[in-house]
Parts: sequence; C-alpha cells; structure tokens
Amino acid sequence: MSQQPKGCCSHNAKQEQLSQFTTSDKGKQETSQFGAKINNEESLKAGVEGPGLMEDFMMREKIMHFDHERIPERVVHARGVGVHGYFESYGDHSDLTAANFLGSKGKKTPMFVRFSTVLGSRGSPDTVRDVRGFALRFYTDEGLFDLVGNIIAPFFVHDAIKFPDLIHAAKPQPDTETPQAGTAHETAYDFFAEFPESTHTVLWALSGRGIPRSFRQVEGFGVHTFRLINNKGESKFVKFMWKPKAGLCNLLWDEAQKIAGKNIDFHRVDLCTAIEKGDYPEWEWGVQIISEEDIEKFDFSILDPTKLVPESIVPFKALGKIVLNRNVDNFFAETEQITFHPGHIVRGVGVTDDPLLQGRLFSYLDTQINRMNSANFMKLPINRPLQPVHNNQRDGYMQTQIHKGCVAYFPNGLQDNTPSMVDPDKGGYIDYPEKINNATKTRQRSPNFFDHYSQAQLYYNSLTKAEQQQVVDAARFEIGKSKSIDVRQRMVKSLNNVDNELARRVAYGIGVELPEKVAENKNKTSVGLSIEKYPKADNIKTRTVAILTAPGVNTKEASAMYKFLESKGAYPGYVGLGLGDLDGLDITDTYMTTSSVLWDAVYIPGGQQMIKKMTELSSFFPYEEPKMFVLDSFRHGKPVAASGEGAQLLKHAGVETPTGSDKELHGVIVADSEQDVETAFEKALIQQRFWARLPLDEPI
Ligand code: HDE
Repeated sequence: MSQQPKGCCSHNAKQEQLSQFTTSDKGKQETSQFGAKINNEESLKAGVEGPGLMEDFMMREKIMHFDHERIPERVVHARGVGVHGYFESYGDHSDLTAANFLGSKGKKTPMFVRFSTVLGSRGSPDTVRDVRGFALRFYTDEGLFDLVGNIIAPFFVHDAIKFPDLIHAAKPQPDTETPQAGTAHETAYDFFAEFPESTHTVLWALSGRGIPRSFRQVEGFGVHTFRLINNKGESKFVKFMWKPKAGLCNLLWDEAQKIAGKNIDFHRVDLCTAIEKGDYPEWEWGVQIISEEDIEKFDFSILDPTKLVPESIVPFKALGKIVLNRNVDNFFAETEQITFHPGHIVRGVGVTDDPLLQGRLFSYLDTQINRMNSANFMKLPINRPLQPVHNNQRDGYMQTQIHKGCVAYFPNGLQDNTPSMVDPDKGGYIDYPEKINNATKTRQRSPNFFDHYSQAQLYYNSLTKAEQQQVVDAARFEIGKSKSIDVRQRMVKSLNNVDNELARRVAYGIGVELPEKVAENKNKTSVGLSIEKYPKADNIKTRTVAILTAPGVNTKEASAMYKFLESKGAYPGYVGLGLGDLDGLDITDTYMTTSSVLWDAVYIPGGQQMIKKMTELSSFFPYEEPKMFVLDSFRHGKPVAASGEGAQLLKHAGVETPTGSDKELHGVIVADSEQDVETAFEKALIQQRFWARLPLDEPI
C-alpha cells in the first residue's frame, strides 16, 4: 500500500517527529549494523565447500539479529491493525475539562488508533466472533492521552482480579490449544454459565457487534466511567464513546465464517484500502455527562463496567471528530511497538474507582516490560510524546538518551531544584480531590453491582427481530460446540434469567431441556443499541460492488454501471472467468479468486450469450459460480441488481424478483436497462443490508 494517500494533508507534529526516525535502504550500499560496507551474500568458508568459519562476523551478526526479530505478542489483543489520524475539537469545551486538546474550536491533535480482536493470536483471521479493541492515542500538547477502548460498551467482568480467569476460559484450551480465536468452546461457556455478570457482554458478542463488517463501521466505547475536570477544579463523570459517520454494519455469521477462509485479512485490508484511496473513516467522539448528584438516580452503579449508561437516559454529546488518514510505514515499528496504557492521561482527565479500571492501571505498564523487555519503551518513536521529557528516571536496558550532569534527584541545590514541579493551577496535572469514605478494607463487592440481568434484558429487548434471531443462531453455534450437556444446560439456565423465549429457542437448537419461565421481562429498551436501526450514512462511498461478467456480457451496460458507481465513490470491480481484458472491461477478480461474501452488493448486466453460459451446466462454471454468487448475496440480505437479460440469472438462482411496475423488492432491483437500475441501486447500497430478507424461527 502506498503510504501517502492521495489528496491528503496528513502532515502533523507527530508525523514530523516520526520522520526523524524513518529510513529507506533504497539505492544504498549494504553495511553491517556497525557501519562497515559488507557483502553478506555468501558465508565465509575454508574453501568453496566449507566448512564455515566461526570468525564470520557478517553471518553471525545477520543470524543473531534474525534470531531475535520476534517479540512476545500481546497476551490479549494480539491481532490488530494500526493507523494514523487526527482529532479535531468542535469547540471550546473548557467548561467541562481543562484538557488542552478540547480547548478551542478546530484544534487538531495527532492520533494513532489500533483496532484488534481479543482472543486470536497475531496470525488469526479478522472475522472471528469476538469483542474488538478500539484503542485511541491522542498526542496532545500536554502529553499522551490513551483511551484504550472496545467496540462493545459493557465488559464481561467487573473486577480486574477476574480478568485472567475470563481470558483463560475464552482463549484456546490449555491441553489442546484449540480453538483458535473464538469463544465457541467448552471452557468459555463453562465460565460464562458460572459467572452471571458476564451475560450482558456475552449477548453483545453474540449479536452483530461481535462480527463487524469493517473497522470503519464500529462504535467505540471507553467502557469505564471517567472524570473530566475543568480549570476551576469542578468535575463531572463521563462515559466516552465515538460513533462512526459511515453508520454501523455487521457481517452475518455465514459470511464471517466464509471470509475467514477466503481473506483472513479482510478487516485490515478494508481499512487500509479506504485510507489509501482517500476515503478517510471518521467518528464523532464525545461523552455522556453525569453529574455527581445524579449517580444516585441510576438503579445500578456507574462504577460497574458490566453496565452501560443507556443513551435513552443520558444522551451522547459530540465534542469533536476523529479522522483516520494515514497508513503506517512499518507495521512492527508502529503498530506492534505502540504501548497503550489507560494511565496515560492528561490534565483535565481523571480515572474513577471502577475496580476494573484500577486493575488496568497496573496491568498495562507491567505487560510492556514483558513485550518490550525494557523500561525504556516510551523512547520508541511511536511512543514518544510531542514534548521533550524531563525527569530523574535514568538508565535501564536500551537507554537512548545521554543525560548530562550529576543530578538525578529532587530536591536538589546543584541544579536549582530542576526539573521543577508544576502546580495544578499552573498547568500541572490535576488530581481530583475526591472524598474517600471512612472505609474498611474488604474483599467484597458493592451491593449495587449484583443486578446481572436487567441490562442484558435491555440490550436483547432493544434489538430488532432479525437481530434477536442472530443472537439465537450465534448462541446455538457457540454453546452447541460444547460437548458437555451440563455446560449447555447451565448456559440456557443463565439465559433464562434474561428472557424465557430466548432461552427456549437456544435450548431447542442445542438439544437440552426447554426451561420454564423464572424471570419477568420488564420490556425496557434503549435507543442506540440496534444496528438495524442505527442512522445510515447518506452516501455509498466505499461500498464494494461485484459486476458479474462472462464472455458475451453487454459491455456497454457493465461499464456504465461501473462508471456510475465510481462517480458516487463506491468501489466497483469486474468479476470474470479470467483476469485481464474482456472486450474492453478490466477483470480484476475471477470466480476462483473471489466470492460474494467479499462484496457489499452484486450487479448482473445484460448479455444473452453471457447469461446462457452462466445458467447452463458446463465446464465454464463447474460449481455454478454465478448462481451461487447471486444466491449468497440474496440470502445474506445484500443489494442485488440486474438489468436486461441479467434478470434471468436471478430467476435461475431462485431469487424472488419484483413484478409489475415495481423495480425493487427488499433490495432486489430489476429493470430493462442499466440506467433504470441506478437510482434504486444507490438507495439500496445506502441501506446496505435488507434485514427483512433474513429468515426468522418458527415459534417454539
Ligand atoms: Fe485490556 N489489556 N485489560 N482491556 N486491552 C491489554 O495490554 C487488561 C480491558 C484493551 O491495541 C494488554 O499492551 C486487564 C478492558 C485493548 O495495543 C494487557 C484488564 C478494555 C487492548 C491488558 C483489561 C480493554 C488491550 C495486552 C482487566 C476495554 C489492546 C497487551 C483489568 C475498555 C491495546 C497490552 C493495543 C490490551 C490487560 C480489560 C481494552 C495485558 C488486566 C475493560 C483495546 O495489559
């Protein structure tokens, strides 16, 4: 991928700083690490057939370096993709926070953002069912602010001490190291069944939120409650969240599974391609604000990270926008070496007593020592703040600075008491003087943390029928992978505390007893939780559309549609029998190299000869590829369009098509000519998924 996107101005202070460390070997003579010009094509031997000589410093250096190329992958969130961007403040938010990056309208702050799956190893597929990390780093004028968030609002456990148990249960099992990158196994559901507070987040993961269509169409959540503190020392509790301008979209499980085999890097490639093409993903970034006095009004504790604050109760307020506009130059140096830490916070931002957050403040520093092998990891280019760093921390492996002078302590007279301390009212960090109750040491949890099912119910109730069906199907798949009937039955018992109908439908699919009703569904719902109801983007930029071809295609229609889609910012592509030219069309994918699951929509142009080939059994299409392409697109609820003879392929595939004067039926668009398809197809592409087409269970 090219590194500098077209028409972009991604230049900023962080990029300038990074550019001091970037290097290129192009056109240069080879040297050893110590600068000697060398030829390391052949090792040094006694005679042309050896033996090799131990004195060969060139080979030893090269092999030594190679042997040490790997660092430990992250213990969680190992698989990820990182990109650069910026934050732009919508205004002066100093009434809310002293944070300088939010202090004036239009103020831009460089950012680095890393998306990740949680459970899989570095080489695992992108489209597994999992929570995804959405970690933000703001290189502010006053130091780094890392908001190490997720794409799912609640979390599985409320106390850091339970995190290792959660991860051990969910990661591959220790005896067989299977399954890779997913929770569809015995130990995960054994844990979830025994740990009721996880139920809320489990439902999020079982819904479309657990299999996003792309990283560009996910929400971000800070998960914990944080504090914002203004210059007057006043504080408000906040929940951070960020909403994609491109809307939300998820994959269906059938698509996600097939994509894992067809393009393991689906999400990574999608994100980097959009950035490379200049279609920069954007999010509105903001907060839900909660006053200290209001926390008593909630029927849960805002310090419990297994809960969210429903947007129906506290609306989202946008403070600015995130724009991602530059791919990395080097994956290892930037994406792999970035060391996020929830304790990287700036003046005006504070943490709370959330017991999960408290544990994270310890964990992230600790883990970096394991990964980076040195306490000097903050000196790596991607980790440096924009400001010069001055303190009395010294030495350690890989120290890269040469500190002058004899003073490395404070107070001191020899250096006039410098580096000097900065008071909070003069720009120093503000520790909010929160009152701590006259407390007693205890290993108990707050009574406010015990309602595990109300919000799980709220989430489930807020989904549409089609989305609920996805949860049921996902639960049947995931829990059904457990060989233990006991685990399956216990998990159904847990779901029964959320909703009897849900539990019975799952039970039916996994062969365990259908439970009797034990809990009332209070029928509460909230806005902002359903993906189907989420506001759509107003354009079709970045939508991928496969134009199916074969010899005999009506090239005029095919290319007119291509041009139309391209003019609207979509990414069309011709799929054909072979790569290269087909009567003036540039075929970039074949029926062997691609498949409908890799596209957002499909269009079939006219062409009698083409349709004949596509609908007859022959050596052209031994597996009826065009028919399967159309059928899969249809079953997955995607826009399907055809013009002229193209409509015959839909009929051949058994796809229900509009009749009479109607051109459109649930996103299936058919007309005599390509031009008559365009407008309806554009509308359907905005809609992206036609949920009404997805089948629902018969009542159980
Ligand atoms: Fe993490 N988490 N986490 N986590 N987490 C890590 O840090 C941990 C939690 C999240 O792109 C690790 O550098 C503990 C919640 C993201 O580099 C590690 C607990 C949330 C990333 C770690 C949590 C997250 C991590 C692994 C419970 C959502 C990837 C490597 C107290 C708000 C960051 C590393 C990146 C990474 C520990 C819970 C999100 C081991 C102990 C809650 C996005 O330090």
